[in-house]
Amino acid sequence: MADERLFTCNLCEALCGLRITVENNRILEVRGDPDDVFSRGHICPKGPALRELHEDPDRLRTPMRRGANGWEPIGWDEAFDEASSRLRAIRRRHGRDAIGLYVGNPTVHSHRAALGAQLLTLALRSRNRFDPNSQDSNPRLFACMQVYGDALSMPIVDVDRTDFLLMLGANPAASNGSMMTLGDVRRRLQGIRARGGRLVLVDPRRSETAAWCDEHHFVRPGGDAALLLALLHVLYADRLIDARAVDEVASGREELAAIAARFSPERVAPAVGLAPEIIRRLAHELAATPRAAVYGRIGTCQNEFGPIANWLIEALNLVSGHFDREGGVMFPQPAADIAPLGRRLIGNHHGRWRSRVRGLPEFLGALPSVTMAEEMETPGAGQVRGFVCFAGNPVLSTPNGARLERALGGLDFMVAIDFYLNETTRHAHLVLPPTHLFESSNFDVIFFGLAVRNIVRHNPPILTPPDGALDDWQILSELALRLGAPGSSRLGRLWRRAGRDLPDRVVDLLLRFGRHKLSLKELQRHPHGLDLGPLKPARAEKVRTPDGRARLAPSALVADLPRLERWIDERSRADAPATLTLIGRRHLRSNNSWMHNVRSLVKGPDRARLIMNPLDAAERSLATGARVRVSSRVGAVEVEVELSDEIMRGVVSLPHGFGHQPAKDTLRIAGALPGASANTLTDELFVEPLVGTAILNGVPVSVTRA
Ligand SMILES: Nc1nc2c(c(=O)[nH]1)N[C@H]1C(S)=C(S)[C@@H](COP(=O)(O)OP(=O)(O)OC[C@H]3O[C@@H](n4cnc5c(=O)[nH]c(N)nc54)[C@H](O)[C@@H]3O)O[C@H]1N2
Ligand SMILES: Nc1nc2c(c(=O)[nH]1)N[C@H]1C(S)=C(S)[C@@H](COP(=O)(O)OP(=O)(O)OC[C@H]3O[C@@H](n4cnc5c(=O)[nH]c(N)nc54)[C@H](O)[C@@H]3O)O[C@H]1N2
Ligand code: SF4
Ligand SMILES: [Mo]
Repeated sequence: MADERLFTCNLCEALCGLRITVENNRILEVRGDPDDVFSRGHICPKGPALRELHEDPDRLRTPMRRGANGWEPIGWDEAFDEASSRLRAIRRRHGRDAIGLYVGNPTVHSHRAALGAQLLTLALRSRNRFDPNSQDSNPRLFACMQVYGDALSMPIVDVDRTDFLLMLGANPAASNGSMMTLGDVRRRLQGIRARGGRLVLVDPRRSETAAWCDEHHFVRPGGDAALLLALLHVLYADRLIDARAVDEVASGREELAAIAARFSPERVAPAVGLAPEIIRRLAHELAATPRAAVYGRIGTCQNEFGPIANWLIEALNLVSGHFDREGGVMFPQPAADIAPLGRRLIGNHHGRWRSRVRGLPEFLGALPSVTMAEEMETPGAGQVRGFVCFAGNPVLSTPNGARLERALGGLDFMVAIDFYLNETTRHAHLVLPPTHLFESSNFDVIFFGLAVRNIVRHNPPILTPPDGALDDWQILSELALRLGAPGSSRLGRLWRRAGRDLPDRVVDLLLRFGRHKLSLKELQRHPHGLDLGPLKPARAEKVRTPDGRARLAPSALVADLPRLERWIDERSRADAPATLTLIGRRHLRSNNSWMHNVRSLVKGPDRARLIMNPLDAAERSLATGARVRVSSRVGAVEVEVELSDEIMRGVVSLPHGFGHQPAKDTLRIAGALPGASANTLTDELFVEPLVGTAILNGVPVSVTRA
C-alpha cells in the first residue's frame, strides 16, 4: 500500500515542504506539498530528484577503506576503531592543532548534523577548524556583529509587505533565496510587483532573476561598496533623512554623513559602472517608498569589499527609515532560537587566534578555508597532519582546489564523513557514509531564523534505514566520544543506541523555552508547518550594543575605507588596464559541488560553460562553442565558451562545483560531464583583509582560444 508522507527538503534555504509517496520503504514520487503553510506547493527540480539521489547506486551505504587494492567496504566498529586510534595517535605526537576539521555546507540544514559537528569541534579543540562561511557569509556576519553587536542578529526583508526591493548580488530565481528564507520564492518576489511595487537588481550578469525585475543594472564585480556609499551620499546630500527617527535606532549618523560626503555618484560612477542619474533616482525611490528595503547576498560577500558592502546595506536600511519596520527589514523570532546557544558556543569572536602560516584571523571559531592547504604543507609545530572532512568537498569548493588536493595527498591520515567518493573524499583513508535525508528526523535550526515569516516544521523519519546504518549525528557523536574520552569504544557502541534521539530532545527544549512555547509534540499536530505570523519589530531584543542602538559607522569597517578609495581611483583612471575578471553563477538544477550524479538534473546542454560578452569575444575571435583556455595566477582550465550580452563587458562567468572527471570511477554520471572547476582559477592568496573571505568574484583571468 502506497502512503503519502510529508518531509522538508534540506538541499537549500527555501525549506520546501514535500509530499512523498512511499511504498514498502521505497520512494515512489516526491512532489511539493500544496498544503504547506510556507512553501504552498512550490518546489524546484531538485526536490523530485531526491528520489534518484536516494537510489543512486554510487551513494555509499557502508564505510570504505582505501587499501593497496583500492576501496574496500569495512564494518562500523572497525571503522570507528581505526578513525579514532589514528587521530588520537596524531594528537598525542603533534598536539591538538595537528588535526584539521572542515565542516561543510549541508551541516547547516540538519539539526542532527549541526549538533554532531559542534560536539566533534569541542572534542577536537583544534584551532584548525574550517567551514564554508569564509567562502560565503562571513562578511555579512561580521557586518552584523559590528552594526548590531551580534553576528547572529540579521535583519531579513519583509518580502510579503514591501513595495520596493533593491537586490544586489543575489539570484533567487536560481538559488531560491539565501539568508532570506523564502518558501514559494517566485510568487513571493513577484508579489511585490503584483501589488504595484518595484524590484530592482544590481548584478554584473543579467541573471534569471533580472527577468522578474523592473530594472537591472550592471555593476563591476566588487563595486557594491562604492555604489552603496553613493546611495548614502544622495540620502544625506538631498536631505532625505529623518534625523530624529534615525537617532532613535542608531548611533553614528553624523560620522556616516561625513564618510558618505566623500563618495558622490559622480566620483564612484566610472569605477562602479552605474550612471550618476540612476544612483540618484534609486536613492530617492528608496527614501520615498514607505515600505522598502535593500538586500544583498553572495555577490556582495565574495569580493574585495564584502564586509564594507554588507555594513553599508544595513546602514542604508537604517538611514532610509526601513529598519525594524513592516515592509522593510526585521529580525525573525524563530520558535526554536539557537542564537543564545550559538553565542555561548561560538561567541562573537574575531581574531582570538590567527592562522599559523599567514596570520589570518579566526572568526566565530573558524579560520578562513584559504589557509587549509598551507597549514597542511608547512612543516613545524601545529602543522595539520590529520584531517576530518565532514559534508564538504573543499577540493571543488575552495580557492586553488588543485593545491588543496596535493596537500590532502600528503596527510598522515584523513577521514571523511560523506556518502560519495568524490574529488575530496577520494583522498581520505576512510570514508564513513551517513544515511540519507528521509531516514532520520529533520529540523532546520538555522533557516527558520532567517525566514520572511515566523514558521516552524519538524519531520519524523519517513523511511526505515538499512540495518546497522548510522546518520550524521550518530557518526559524529560517536567519533567525538571516542576522541574525547580515552578507551571508549564500548561506550561508543552503547551511545549509538542511547544517544540517537538527543538532537530531537534539544530541539524540543529550544521549542519549550522559546518565545512561542511550543514542543515537538505540538509540532506533530502541524505536519504542514505551523505559521506563527509575519515578522514583528524586535530591535529591543536583537540589537545587542551597549546603548541598544545600531552602529552606523563601526570603526573596524571605517578603517578599511582607504583601501576602497584606492580601488575607486584606480578603476576610474582612463588608462586603467582592461583585464577580464571572473565571477561565478548558480543554476536551479545544480547544488554547489554535488547533486551532479543525478541524471535528471544534469541531462541536456553543458552547464559549465564560460559566459562571455560578444564584444570581449570579438577581440579574441571567439564564437559560441569554441574551446577556450582560461588562466589566472594559480591555474588554467579548458572549457567551452558561450557568447551573451547578459554578462557585462570585461566580466566572464563560470559556475563552481564542476570538474568531476578525476572521480569518474565512483561518480559515474557526474564524472562523465564536461566542465572544469572554477576553483582551479580562484586564488587562495586573494582574500579581503578584515575576515579573510575568499574573493571568488572579480578574479583577474585571461582567456585565449584553446
Ligand atoms: N540551485 C542552487 N541553489 C542554491 C545553491 C546552488 O549551488 N544551486 N547554493 C546555495 C548556497 S550554498 C548559497 S550561499 C546560496 C547563494 O544564493 P545567491 O546569493 O542568490 O547566489 P547566486 O545565484 O550565486 O547569485 C549571486 C549573484 O551575484 C552576482 N555577482 C557576482 N559578483 C558580484 C558583485 O561583485 N556584485 C554584485 N552586485 N553581484 C555580483 C552573480 O552574477 C550572481 O547572479 O544559494 C543556495 N542555493
Ligand atoms: N568559486 C566558487 N566557489 C564557491 C562558491 C561560489 O559561489 N563560487 N560558493 C561557496 C559556498 S556559498 C558554499 S556554501 C560552499 C559549499 O562548499 P562545501 O561546504 O564544500 O559543500 P558542498 O559543495 O555542498 O559539498 C557537500 C558535500 O557533502 C556531501 N553531503 C551532502 N549531503 C550530506 C549529508 O547529509 N551528510 C554528509 N555527511 N554529507 C553530505 C556531498 O556529497 C558533498 O561531498 O562552496 C563555496 N565555493
Ligand atoms: S527550492 Fe528546491 S532544493 Fe530548495 S528546498 Fe525547495 S525543492 Fe529543495
Ligand atoms: Mo553557501
